[in-house]
Amino acid sequence: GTPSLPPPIRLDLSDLDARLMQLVQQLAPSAEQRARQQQAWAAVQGLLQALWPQAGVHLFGSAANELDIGGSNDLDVCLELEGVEETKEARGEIISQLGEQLEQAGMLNVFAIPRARMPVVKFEHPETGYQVDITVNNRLAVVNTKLLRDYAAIDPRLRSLVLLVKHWAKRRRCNDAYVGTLSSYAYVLMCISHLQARSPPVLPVLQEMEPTHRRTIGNWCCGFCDDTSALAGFGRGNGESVAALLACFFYYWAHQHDFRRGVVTVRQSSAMTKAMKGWTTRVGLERHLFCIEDPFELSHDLGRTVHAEGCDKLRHEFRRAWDVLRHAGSSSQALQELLAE
Ligand code: 3AT
Ligand code: MG
Repeated sequence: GTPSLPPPIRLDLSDLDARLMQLVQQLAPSAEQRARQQQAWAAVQGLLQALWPQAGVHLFGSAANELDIGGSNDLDVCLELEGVEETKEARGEIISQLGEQLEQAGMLNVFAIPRARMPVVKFEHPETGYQVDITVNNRLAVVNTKLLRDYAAIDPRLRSLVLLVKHWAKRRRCNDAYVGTLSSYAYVLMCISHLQARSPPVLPVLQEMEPTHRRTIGNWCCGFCDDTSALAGFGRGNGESVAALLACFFYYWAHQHDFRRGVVTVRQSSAMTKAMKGWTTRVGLERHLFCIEDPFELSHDLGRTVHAEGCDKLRHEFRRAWDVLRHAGSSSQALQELLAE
């Protein structure tokens, strides 16, 4: 649905916007940080190619779609291997084997989790200090990384909003899927769906357009329009500033989103409900309190890790953020309170 405008706020939005854009500049990686990240990626890529010469090695996640905050030193890497069954058991075996190899190769704090939903091995690369997560044949993550990158290329306000929301979520401790709140990836999807729903929209719905990028991964069709140069300027009809969009973002999650029935989606412009997805009852550990549909793996609710306290915490934080913006006497005070640790 189209979120209506929030009630007017006292703050001078253009002053707030100037401060927010300054903050975005500080959050974005500097040229030097980017160069270090490139070096780390090249080193890790070299190491993996030496260990598994037959494998493809791909970077995904925020280092690949440039939705990362400077100084965060992690790399999400996917090893692509032919002839490996698409099961978590098959992936898990490779992950265990890789864990041993990485340890022998002198990597630090090697930690393999072969039995996860998506088996992963984590380690620290000693020369660069980078924290690396490796998964095997994680093709959905590679394609969803491209989708996010393509959205960011269409309107620069997405990247600004994402950096601010990620920063806020980390400061307010709402950015940890392991402890019942949300992953960064979930926040990016919330930002995209928010910009798609503005009126007029800031972003199109790439999966409703004629696909120019087509992949089938397992049973999932991952087609979307990736002609970002034709779509540059799509959001010109919407003149809202990043400050206005951020305020509306918090207002929407604080007071407009239907947590009881609604599902956040980026793949269609019409509303989606828990009833339509069959996400109305609790199955095992999967709760469907805060539902966010993955754009490609449609059975996957990114909010499934959010438990009751986590959901209350998130909703409390959204309301708090909106209240801070609404009541603050000045934009510097608003920012200070909004981002208080
Ligand atoms: P940070 O900047 O590292 O906080 P990120 O955008 O790299 O954020 P994550 O580290 O949470 O995001 O995840 C890395 C990528 O892994 C993002 C997405 O391509 C994929 N991914 C993460 N969680 C899921 C998930 N639950 N389902 C599908 N793909 C996921
Ligand atoms: Mg990451």
